[in-house]
Amino acid sequence: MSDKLILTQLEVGYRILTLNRPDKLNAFTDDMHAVLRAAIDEAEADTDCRALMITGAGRAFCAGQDLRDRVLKPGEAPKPRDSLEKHYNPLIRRLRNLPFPVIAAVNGVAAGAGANIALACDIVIAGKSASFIQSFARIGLVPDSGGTWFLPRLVGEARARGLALIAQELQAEKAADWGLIWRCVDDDALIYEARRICEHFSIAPTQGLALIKRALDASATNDLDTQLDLERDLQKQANMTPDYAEGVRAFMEKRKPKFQGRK
Ligand code: T3D
Repeated sequence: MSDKLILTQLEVGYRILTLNRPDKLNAFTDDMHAVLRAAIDEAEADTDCRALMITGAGRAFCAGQDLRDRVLKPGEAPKPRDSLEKHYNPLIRRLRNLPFPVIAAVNGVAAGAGANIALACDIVIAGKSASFIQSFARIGLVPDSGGTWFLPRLVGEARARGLALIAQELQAEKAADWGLIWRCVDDDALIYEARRICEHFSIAPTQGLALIKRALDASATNDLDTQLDLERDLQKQANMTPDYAEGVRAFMEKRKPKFQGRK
């Protein structure tokens, strides 16, 4: 197993993970999943890490599952695959539950599970030449990795159905217009802009941000009463963080706060 499948860059206060199989458009193999898991474990264990950027090497972000070993030999019966239980579902849950923001810097095409891994990130920023394809329907599959959950919530039912059933490429600019992603920027500004977002998060009140992630995720299924109760409970936790005390002190003293983040 090669740890070159995922490149890790350590920056002050954040990390950049680069999916690195450019000749196969960064399509996922089992080995690549294992290396990505280990890289995310390391980022989570490092309390100095307060944001994570995920991007792709070469001209693609990620083309989803590597389909090479899904080709059946003549006469071979189809077999059930366990890649969702083993890899994709834990990855999506992991990204949503990390105690800091995750930024997808989508540098090129994001197809299949690759598109939905991007959509699972907290902030999605894409270069103008990037695109999103729910390519599953092109090969007889169902959108996975949270696609059927993210799409209707992000762009509404009509567009979600069009994207999933027609499986056409959606260019980054339109994806931003539709509210599928946070921003679309010029290709050569992508990593600069994604870094600026990470730098912003690297000095932010990280524990508070983790609580915001929890509140927003829960709001998708909660009614207003339940959500108000949850906000009350999470706010009590936020009230107890040193960063809240520092935020208020800094505001009253008319200076920039110095948040301690995950410590
Ligand atoms: O079975 C299970 O485990 C279920 C799990 C499913 C999760 C999924 O993600 S299913 C969806 C899998 N992904 C796709 O269906 C996308 C397949 N790729 C494409 O449709 C196209 O490559 C793109 C639209 C993304 C880009 O098209 P284009 O024309 O820019 O590039 P290309 O020529 O098709 O690809 C370049 C190379 O990457 C090529 O290799 P070669 O011929 O130069 O050696 C191509 O085969 C390879 N590649 C691209 N995607 C995959 C791939 N190789 C293996 N698996 C891929 N997914």
